[in-house]
Amino acid sequence: MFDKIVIANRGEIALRILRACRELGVKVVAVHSEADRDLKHVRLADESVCIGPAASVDSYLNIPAIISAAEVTDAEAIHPGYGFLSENADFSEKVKQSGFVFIGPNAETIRMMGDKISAKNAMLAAGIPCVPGNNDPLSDDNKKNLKLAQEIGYPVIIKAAGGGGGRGMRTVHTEAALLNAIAMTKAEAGTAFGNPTVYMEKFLEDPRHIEFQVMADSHGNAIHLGERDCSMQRRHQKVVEEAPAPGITEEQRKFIGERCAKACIDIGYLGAGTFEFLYEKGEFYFIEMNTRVQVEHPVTEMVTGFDIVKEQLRIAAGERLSITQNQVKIQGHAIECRLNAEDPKTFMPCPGTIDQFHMPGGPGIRCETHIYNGYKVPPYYDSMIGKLIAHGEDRKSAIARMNTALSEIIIDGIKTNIPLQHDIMNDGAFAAGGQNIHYLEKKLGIY
Ligand code: MV4
Repeated sequence: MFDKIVIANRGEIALRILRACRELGVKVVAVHSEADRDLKHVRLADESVCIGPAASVDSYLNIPAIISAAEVTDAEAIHPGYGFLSENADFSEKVKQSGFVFIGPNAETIRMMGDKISAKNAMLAAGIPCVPGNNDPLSDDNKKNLKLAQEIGYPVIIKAAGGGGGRGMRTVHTEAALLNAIAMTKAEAGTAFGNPTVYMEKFLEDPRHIEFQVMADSHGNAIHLGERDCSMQRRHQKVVEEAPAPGITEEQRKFIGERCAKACIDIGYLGAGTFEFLYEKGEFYFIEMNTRVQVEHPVTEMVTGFDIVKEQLRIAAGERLSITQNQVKIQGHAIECRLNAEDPKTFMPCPGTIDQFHMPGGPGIRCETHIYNGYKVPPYYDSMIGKLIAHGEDRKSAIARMNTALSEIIIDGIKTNIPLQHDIMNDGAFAAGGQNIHYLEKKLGIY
């Protein structure tokens, strides 16, 4: 195991990684911006290094500053968390070239998954079901593109190869709108991602978003940890996640999960990863792979009893996976509510000082947050200030526990989305389970 690592992130995930390090006897170097001196994990870390001004581009995205911090503190590895540089292939490469271990996949894998066309082709080759489409860059041949859309059948969706997470896509409902949509998406993709390449898929109108968690080691072993349902979202921001996905059978879990694990072995995947699928009319369709630990990893941890972050560290240190597939058992149900510093009605970010914070508790409750009494939520970063996770023997009991925890938690001084989360937990359709990706936006009455 490593003696010391750098945590190249902030907030709740930096604290989560620090806790995993403590359990494994690994020393922690916290790197932080000028605005983040008072972060909880910075205070708890063995050492800390200020890597630049508040703006992310000058600090948490500043590759030379982070690598320098690893050098001056004599650390062995760097954990990127999620967001920031976590899926930046150049960062993975430079960390390695500088003599450190990147806690995540190698640069080639990140690059392959970053290009949504090469990701899809890798998955097709590995036997993963994908959304019907051309699976190649669209040419400039208008006739060919019109024919292609006709074959796929309208509606279709044009997606940027360099996009992902909801950026750089356009749906097309009629032949008359196709060519302009391709031109517009290409132009936007060129500007936004420096890559104008686009591809075409059948547009699924009412899918659920279901993702599979995998872990792979450097000895050719891979497992899946089942799936999460992340359909409760607004403008591509997940709001509630849960595991297992309501209505998914053990057979479906085994079928897709084992294919995901096999795909990891085929592509030489390393560490934690997530296969994102759209699920409609009983069928799974791969869309993207995430090569990082995800915000919602705790719901998987709660139903499997398996520590994903500790395993990331072990795998990066060259150890074998600590469990085999037949040791993975899904027990009960877990739900995560993201806690955001935002107006619950307008969704505007609401940074400011936490006057009072009371953490909820009780059986099956886990609160992942870096906030404390007097902590000042800075305006420079994502508005997520924590996550509340409830585990129960079944979905109904998990919802009941979440409701109790949401009633108990006190975050005074700033506005939060706790009222919205309470409303979702008491929504009849949510109680039924299995709502699609449009449900929350329709409920909120925006679209
Ligand atoms: C789709 C789709 C429907 N059909 N692809 C949005 C984020 C990106 N990861 C992929 N996305 C979608 N791709 C096809 N062929 C609908 C979406 C989509 C979506 C997907 C997951 C979660 C929320 C979403 C919200 C709007 C659209």
